[in-house]
Amino acid sequence: MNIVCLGYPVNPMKKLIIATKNSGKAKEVALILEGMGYEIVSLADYPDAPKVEETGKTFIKNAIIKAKTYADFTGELTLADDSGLEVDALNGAPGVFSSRFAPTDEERNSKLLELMKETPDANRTARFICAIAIAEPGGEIRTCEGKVEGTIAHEPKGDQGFGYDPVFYLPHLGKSMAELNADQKNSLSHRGKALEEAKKIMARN
Ligand code: ITT
Repeated sequence: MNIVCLGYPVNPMKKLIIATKNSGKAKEVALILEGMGYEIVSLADYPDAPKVEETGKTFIKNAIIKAKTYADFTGELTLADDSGLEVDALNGAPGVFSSRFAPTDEERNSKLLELMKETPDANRTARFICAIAIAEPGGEIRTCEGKVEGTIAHEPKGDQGFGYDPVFYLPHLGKSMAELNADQKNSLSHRGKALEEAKKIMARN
């Protein structure tokens, strides 16, 4: 609610659109950005928002496509995240195709474990990457990136987080990403790191 004094709004909160249809991602982003003084709104509030074809060959390019499309559609400052998993033994796959690797999270994880079943521990290295783009409607676009290194587990573990978290193992913690609570994941994740950079960019502007 905006407070109005003598007809002028006092310190109205600027809207920030989180341009994702992935609810797991939206929750993590909102938790990290809360307290920044923005009214955080998700695409759920824009049922007519267009679907975006992620035609970029890099995470950054896809984040820019999403941020620009939804900033122009909503007329508001918009933050988009394009993220995914790069597995060294699969030459970087699924990469930018992480969400299209199979139809559901469970199927994606099963397919990954099946492809990796002969891969020895030493070659199971992988990383999550998160690219963020922040777009003003019709205006400038700023970007940043974060990553976290780990390995692909032999079986899924944990029920927190989303996506590939149950099969992404953090050797220094002896846990999968899905065994961390939201604050623990955000403190070390690709998205947490990228959003810390995004916060600095937003604070500067
Ligand atoms: P939007 O495009 O609407 O944001 P999406 O799920 O399609 O939703 P991406 O195109 O960025 O998002 O695809 C990212 C996929 O990578 C996502 O569906 C997950 O499977 C995986 N992924 C990204 N971040 C992850 C995380 O923190 N933990 C587990 N899996 C993650």
